[in-house]
Amino acid sequence: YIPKESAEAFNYLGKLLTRFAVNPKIKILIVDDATAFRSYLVHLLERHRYQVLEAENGAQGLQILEQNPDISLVITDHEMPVMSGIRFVSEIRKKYPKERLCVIGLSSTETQSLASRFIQNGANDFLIKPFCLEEFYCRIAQSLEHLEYMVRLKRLADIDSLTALYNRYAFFKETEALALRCVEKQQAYAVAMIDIDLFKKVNDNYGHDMGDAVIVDLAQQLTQHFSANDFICARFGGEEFVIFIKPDALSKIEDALAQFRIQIADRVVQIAEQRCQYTISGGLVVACWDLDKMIQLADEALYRSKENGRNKITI
Ligand code: GH3
Ligand code: MG
Ligand code: MG
Ligand code: MG
Ligand code: MG
Repeated sequence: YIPKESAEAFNYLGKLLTRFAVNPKIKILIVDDATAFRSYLVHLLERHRYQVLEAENGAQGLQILEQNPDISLVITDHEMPVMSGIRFVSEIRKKYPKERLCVIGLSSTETQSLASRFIQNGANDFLIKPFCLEEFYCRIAQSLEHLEYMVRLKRLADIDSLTALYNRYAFFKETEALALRCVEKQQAYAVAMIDIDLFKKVNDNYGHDMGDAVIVDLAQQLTQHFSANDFICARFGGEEFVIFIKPDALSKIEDALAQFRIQIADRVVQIAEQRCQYTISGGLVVACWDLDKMIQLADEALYRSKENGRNKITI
């Protein structure tokens, strides 16, 4: 049975769900100490094919969030044992920014000022109890829609669309703090610059599509060989890539890069009948300077690889 008032909201949500088609089971966490009301919310949400998780207080809520990093939305009551809803929201925001998770606070008509406090502490929206179903569904759909836009924008801003690696901007965002910590602790780390050799010839001889395919091939090989735990790889420019090597991964990096260069020289990139081989040159610096200086030194080492005949890694 669907109450009349929610029919429109149902349609709106239906449209939204179509766009979320790749991940149709959106996960929502309900945090409320009142069992009956919680069950009511669960019922409302499950009817819309959301996957619902429940907690009866903030501490439990945080634990469930920890175990389920794919939760998209938290709906939380305010008056609860252990910690208030407002406190819970501010705890959530210490770990989960608005581009990862949205939060809707619940407040009752007697305490309307709660709404603004919820928002000041990081909630995206609030619902005043009792609410009509249409508003309930609309606010959820709107918060999820904003989240989806934010995720998409962040992706567009950070990820290179050809290779799916970080772009230059995201590389600095991801590594600056790490580099700073190394410098403060006087701990060595490393940066490698990698550039495809005589790449203009690839474009000239085989066409731009083959050029693109070669860039993608190298990016895929980088992702496979330099795991995200120890390395941060990015497309630094056209056919130039950078690897940030965390201190824990320093010991074997020289061998790993040498090995990588040899393997790349064996790659065959094929489009239809055309087969293309390519080589790379690299520059590696292991030290403890600030990030800009490390990149500059790695770039100078790369330049020496080019001068000395290419298909080389210089340290
Ligand atoms: P070197 O060995 O000295 O590096 O020679 P090179 O020919 O590779 O010289 P350079 O690094 O200066 O050449 C970069 C070329 O890469 C120039 C540009 O046309 C091409 N390029 C940059 N981005 C792309 C891209 O996204 N796709 C394709 N197909 N070509 C690109
Ligand atoms: Mg309560
Ligand atoms: Mg060049
Ligand atoms: Mg080049
Ligand atoms: Mg280049």
